[in-house]
Amino acid sequence: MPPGQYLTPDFPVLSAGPTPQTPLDQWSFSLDGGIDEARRWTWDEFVDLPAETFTVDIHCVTRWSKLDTVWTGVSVDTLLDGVETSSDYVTAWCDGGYTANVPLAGLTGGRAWVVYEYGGEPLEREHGGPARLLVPHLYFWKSAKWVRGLTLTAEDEPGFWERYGYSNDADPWREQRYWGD
Ligand SMILES: Nc1nc2c(c(=O)[nH]1)N[C@H]1C(S)=C(S)[C@@H](COP(=O)(O)O)O[C@H]1N2
Ligand SMILES: [Mo]
Repeated sequence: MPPGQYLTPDFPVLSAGPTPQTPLDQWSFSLDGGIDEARRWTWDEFVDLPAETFTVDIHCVTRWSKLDTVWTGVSVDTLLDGVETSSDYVTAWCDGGYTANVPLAGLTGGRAWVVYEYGGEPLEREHGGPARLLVPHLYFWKSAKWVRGLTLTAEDEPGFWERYGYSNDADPWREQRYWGD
């Protein structure tokens, strides 16, 4: 366990605003910004992409952790396959306006996914369904719920919680909770 965390058997819901309701026929996922050609998938196209089911631990900055959670989704490596970019940063953006920033290097190498199933069931809306970003090696606020796209940027742009004083880097093993940790 990372320092300062405790285990919870529950799955708490933490949302900074109302839960958006985007019908699947109006849902799409976009990859844009500093790339040679922007990409966009409809829901049907997205769930046809090669998917992975994997087991990871998650760590919220409010100190709860959950071990061995099982998710299914598409790795960011798969989404970026063949993309040319000189951008080093990514902003994940969401229905409802939430954003989270992560260095591109923190989303590749099999360490981040856009997931649409939890425990073999469709991801519940309150937990980010139809799809959320999952970056389990960082505090859970980086795992943007209701994610609709990744925008690659040349400069690092603080996201929703980062602008409110949370850490830009958010490594739970280094206990990077707040700006300056
Ligand atoms: N779009 C969006 N994503 C979000 C949030 C949010 O408020 N809106 N909260 C973040 C925070 S602080 C946490 S701890 C996790 C909570 O995910 P959960 O509700 O599935 O536990 O989602 C993260 N992703
Ligand atoms: Mo959180």
